[in-house]
Amino acid sequence: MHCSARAVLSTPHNPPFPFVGCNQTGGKSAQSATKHPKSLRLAASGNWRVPPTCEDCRVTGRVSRLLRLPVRLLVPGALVLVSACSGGGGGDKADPAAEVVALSAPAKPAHPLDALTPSELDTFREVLAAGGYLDGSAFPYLALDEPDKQAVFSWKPGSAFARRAFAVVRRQGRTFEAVVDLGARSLVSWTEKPGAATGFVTSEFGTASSAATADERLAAALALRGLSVGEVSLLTFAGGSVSDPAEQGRRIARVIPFRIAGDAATLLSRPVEGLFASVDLDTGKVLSVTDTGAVPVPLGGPVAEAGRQRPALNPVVFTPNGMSNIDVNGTEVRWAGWSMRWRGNRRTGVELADVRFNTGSGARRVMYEASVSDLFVPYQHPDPSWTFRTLLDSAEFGLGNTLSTLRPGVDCPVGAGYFDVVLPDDAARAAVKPRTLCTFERPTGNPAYRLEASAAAETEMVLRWVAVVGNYDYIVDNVFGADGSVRFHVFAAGIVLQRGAAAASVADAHSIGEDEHGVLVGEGLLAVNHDHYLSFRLDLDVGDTGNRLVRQRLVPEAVDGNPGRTGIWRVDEQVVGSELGARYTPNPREPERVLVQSAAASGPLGHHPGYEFEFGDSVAVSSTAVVDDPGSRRGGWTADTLWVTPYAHDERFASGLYIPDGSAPAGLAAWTAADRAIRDTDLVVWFTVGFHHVVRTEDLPNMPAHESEFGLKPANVYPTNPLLP
Ligand SMILES: [Cu+2]
Repeated sequence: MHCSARAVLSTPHNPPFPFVGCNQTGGKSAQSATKHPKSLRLAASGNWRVPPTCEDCRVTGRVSRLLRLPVRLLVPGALVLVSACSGGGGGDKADPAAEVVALSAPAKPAHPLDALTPSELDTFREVLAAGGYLDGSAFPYLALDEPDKQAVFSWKPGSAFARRAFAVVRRQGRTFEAVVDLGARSLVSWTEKPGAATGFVTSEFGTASSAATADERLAAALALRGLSVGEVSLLTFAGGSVSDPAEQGRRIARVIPFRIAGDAATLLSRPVEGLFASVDLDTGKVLSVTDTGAVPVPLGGPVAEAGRQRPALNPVVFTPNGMSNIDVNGTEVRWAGWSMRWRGNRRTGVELADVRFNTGSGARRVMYEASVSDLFVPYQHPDPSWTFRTLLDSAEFGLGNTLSTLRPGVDCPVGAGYFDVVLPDDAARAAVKPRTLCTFERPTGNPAYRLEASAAAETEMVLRWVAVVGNYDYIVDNVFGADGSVRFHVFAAGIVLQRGAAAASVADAHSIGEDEHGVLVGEGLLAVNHDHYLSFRLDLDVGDTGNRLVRQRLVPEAVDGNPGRTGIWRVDEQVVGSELGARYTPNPREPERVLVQSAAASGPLGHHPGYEFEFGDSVAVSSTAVVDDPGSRRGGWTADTLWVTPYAHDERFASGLYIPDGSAPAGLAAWTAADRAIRDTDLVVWFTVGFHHVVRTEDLPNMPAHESEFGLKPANVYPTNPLLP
């Protein structure tokens, strides 16, 4: 079964948005997977098969091929072998020479920071059911309740540890928070959060589109355009910014019609412009239908093509010369001195925890946790049918909910190792997302260092996952270097959102003022300007939890008595005392070096060991006027690239746990207003990365993957280059 994320558009007339393909519906349940233990468990010998689920490629495998696995298993786990797709053309042809392995998560948590396991989710549901809280409840968020950090640090492998689950619950139109002690099998707390808006649960997509389908006002507005409800597909968007007072305090979805004409791939190029329905997700009622004026539905424009590429290139394959250097033990991954654990999360996708680096003198802590804390995509068009489009994709839809099955040889290189990610579904049951995390090592093609006779080739290790949120696919890479550096790359791909506009040429678009808010990409089709902002939450623990933020400004210094050199720059160092002093956006005219350092001068020669930021594609909003806009305030953290807060158990998402309506600062912008002390304490860094997207015609029909990245590298941690023995 081919599993294109777009292919599903051709079947239902009212698909949810984000599109739910066979790789995004939660996959097979954990329960059904465990019904076939022989097919998932490594057998002693011989051929075996697994039931096909959502594979692009033929499922096959021979145990005897294990010597060529892309990772080394420290402890035997559940394995799935599938053949790889050929690379290059995005095609589906199986390449029998290159099998891959998918690893299932262990049944029991092996570390206090591991994700909730299927049996723990069973316990969670049993505890809620015993209290009468399960039936009729949906769980927009459910994850490990973060344990006490000091308890985690003092924990010894093999010993017992406490486990709690934290959930946001929607029940009878109200929001509650539940904490369950999984070991004691008891409900620790059940707290109502009046007025707290949560993200979607899957059933609500159907609620919204069904309500709009039956609404006479929408049918009448379509009739004015010569269309019937049967001729359109109604896509459900998040409510976004609220302008109508009647919508305040409600959970809103916007249902937008697109003309069905041609195949599914053309749908986003057929907007029924200026028309949308606003639906109350809790009552299932259409609150209003907004019509800002008809524009002819564009019927031309570039058409998305799946699986073709020009020119057809021979696949380029890189594999280790000998055994893989990647070691896997359950959810722990080790490579070149690095060790880390991964865990799935409904909202943030795949998180990393307990990240350490060891050059041979003992493992040093680098990051306690790393995650995509929020993803914000505000569109920049003044028409009321666009102003609500300030999308908080991870909060509203969930990057874990939309994890995409990875195609071997295309999404990850031939030879990559794969993990199945287990996540709770809307009903708090475990669902397996098959092959949604991959790991591989690759040569960069560059020398890592070079000094004539002495040189070494650079290799790096990648942990990759992909979330398909609406019209965009986000590819998230955690990239580790053998020199102790770590980089985070996000690739935005997919199909840009387009608006119908009465313009056949750039001159037409200019004459009606549309060229300031978008780019004409087809006859009558305008790709609207927007931004992609991601906030990475990095709980850095450089050596220990006593850390400080250091800003080193390169300031001018006069040189006296030397007419040939009157000015140089020097480093003016400041240890930042509190949160507001840590907010920072790079300005090339005023260069700065920014580091998180240990409070202890425990580095070589008395240095404070630290990690230095490489700002890469750091980004922030363009002006304070935009920062003060209620729509932009939903992602108020975009006001700066760098924010630093003292560690707090409940501060995990840059826009806050709940969906902000923009009426007041939320999340980071609200927490940091207190200007808490951050010197020589446990710090969390929040890094804004992304780009302002003024679309190019080359971004259609399938957008070339656009890369944004930033990184960290050790500074005065090691006495010499960590690459040298
Ligand atoms: Cu974009």
